[in-house]
Amino acid sequence: MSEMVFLLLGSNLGDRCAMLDEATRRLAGTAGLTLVAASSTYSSPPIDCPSGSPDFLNRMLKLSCALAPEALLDATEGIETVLGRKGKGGNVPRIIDIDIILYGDRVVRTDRLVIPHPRMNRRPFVLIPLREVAPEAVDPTTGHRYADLLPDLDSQGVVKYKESAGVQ
Ligand code: PH2
Ligand code: MG
Ligand code: MG
Repeated sequence: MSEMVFLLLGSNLGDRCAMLDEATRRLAGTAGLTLVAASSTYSSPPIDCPSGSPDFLNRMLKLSCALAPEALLDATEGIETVLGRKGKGGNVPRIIDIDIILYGDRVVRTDRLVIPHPRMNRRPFVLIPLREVAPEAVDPTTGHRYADLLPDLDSQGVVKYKESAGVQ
């Protein structure tokens, strides 16, 4: 059984676009994952990060996933590690961050995982790329469309940085 999952890639250190491309390539090559769509790449100022943190690039991936949620987390953390991510706490600058945003319509709460991502509803840097690849996506806890949250939010400086290259 496969379900559709949405992963947000983020980078605010090093060659940011190359990091998103490499993470995309590795996720697409992971057994149990099939890349269905990739959003454009968006730039935005850091939110809830230490002062002086560099701007982020973010990209949303839509994948068909045959891995259980915890196994998907193992895979995303493994790719973060292989790409050289150091330091996890305090939202310090990172070369790559791979967050599980949605896993089908499941609500998951374990020690390691909270899905849907707990802060996504107030973060345009999540909602804007999500709307691009899944305009109809619905919050499984409320039944509301995520895209409908955006008009009431400040855009928080999210701008398109690079057009989607589609799925390659
Ligand atoms: N990720 C965070 C905290 N703040 N801000 C932006 N603009 N983009 C991010 O990906 C981001 C953030 C925690 O991982
Ligand atoms: Mg994150
Ligand atoms: Mg993360």
